[in-house]
Amino acid sequence: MSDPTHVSSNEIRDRFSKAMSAMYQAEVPQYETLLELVAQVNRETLERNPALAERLANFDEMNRLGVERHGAIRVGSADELAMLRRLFAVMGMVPVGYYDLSEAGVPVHSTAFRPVDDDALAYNPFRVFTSLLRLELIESDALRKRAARILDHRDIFTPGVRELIVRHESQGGLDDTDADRFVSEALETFRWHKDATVDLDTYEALHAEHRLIADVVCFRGPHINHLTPRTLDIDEVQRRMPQAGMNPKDVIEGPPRRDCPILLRQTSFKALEEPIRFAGERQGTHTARFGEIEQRGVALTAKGRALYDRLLGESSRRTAGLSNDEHQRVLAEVFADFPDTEAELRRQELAFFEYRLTEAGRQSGRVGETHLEALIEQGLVETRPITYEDFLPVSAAGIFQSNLGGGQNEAYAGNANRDAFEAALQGKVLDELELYAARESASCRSVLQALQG
Ligand code: OOG
Ligand code: NI
Repeated sequence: MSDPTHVSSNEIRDRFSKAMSAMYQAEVPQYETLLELVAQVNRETLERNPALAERLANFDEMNRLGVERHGAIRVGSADELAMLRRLFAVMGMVPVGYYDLSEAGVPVHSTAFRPVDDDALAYNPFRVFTSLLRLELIESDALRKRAARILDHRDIFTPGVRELIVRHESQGGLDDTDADRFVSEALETFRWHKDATVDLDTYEALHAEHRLIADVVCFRGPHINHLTPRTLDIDEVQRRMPQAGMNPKDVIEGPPRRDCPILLRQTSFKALEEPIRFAGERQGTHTARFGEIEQRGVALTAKGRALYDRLLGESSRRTAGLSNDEHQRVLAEVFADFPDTEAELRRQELAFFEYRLTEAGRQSGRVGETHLEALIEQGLVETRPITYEDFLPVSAAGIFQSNLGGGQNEAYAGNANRDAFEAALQGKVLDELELYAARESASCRSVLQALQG
């Protein structure tokens, strides 16, 4: 039995994601401009496309569109990652997916903390892409030890948040006052600090190894480095970014524009160079925080994902160095091989769908038919694409790189180590494909049960 005085984890996550957005707007004014641009383009898209508007409203997706965003942080040690797992659990967010970024020359591996249930996702799908620095990939023994020592001396959590996490774990929830305290204490972990914990020489030594290492090691906490709203038309937002004073990265990552959007398309504006005061009172700058937007489509099955990866690989051989317009043209050509109607995506089992009764289906009572395609044809069952809630390693690498000024190191590649990541996390990461498959089959079961009486 849940305690009636406890606030739901959905509610805590919703409060936290709004508090985080308010903090980031105050810290990074361009983020506020980006939110306004995305809201404007979303409004225009819905006006131009009443069928899309009706569909989002019908499937209860308007609310989530308005609140949806993801953030990203990078932490330095196993203890920090394990504590974050417990912090996010208070908000119903669990680690989903393992991403190896060493492949792209970035010395981190990552997961996404996010809600997983249908109702939680509809309430607020807030997610945080969380990367763990891999000190073991630093070649220099002296530098590796120096970084580890610096990290050992910091605590990125307030005493208040630690106490509330423990209280949540022992009571199974938090009351309203504690929930608000939790939100404001948890926020402290993600705040920007203008003061570095190290002197400029140490910063520069770590920066010379990899910019990301300096970013993780030299500050008191894992500042949130971007928050990403969801747009319904990423091409249009990318086009308008320069007029709004933002400098977008060269190309939109992910699949091309399609009638049935798949997976995830993303673009970002370049990171800001911000003044930092180093220990010993020397001034310098650091580049960490940027703005990103994304357009989400349907989650793909393993078969669909294999086709996506193959086509993306084929197109990448032809798109190197192209402008966004040309890049998108080549992608569209190559992706002509990817079916682009919902019926084909479903029949070929390339994407995941949720099944539900239509009004006629609810009226019909028992029917003999048990074949879902036949029930769809008879107008008793309808489907909707299950939104992709996760990330794409190739896109994430592109985002990292556009903000690291080309800082990558081939020597890091070939180092996937999910076991080490889970050991640091003190828990397993969930398999995203299993989650989508379970949601699809649960919806099939309940539709068939209703029609079989
Ligand atoms: C994370 C980059 C990955 C995304 O949307 O793919 C990411 C980072 O720069 O820390 O956020
Ligand atoms: Ni992102």
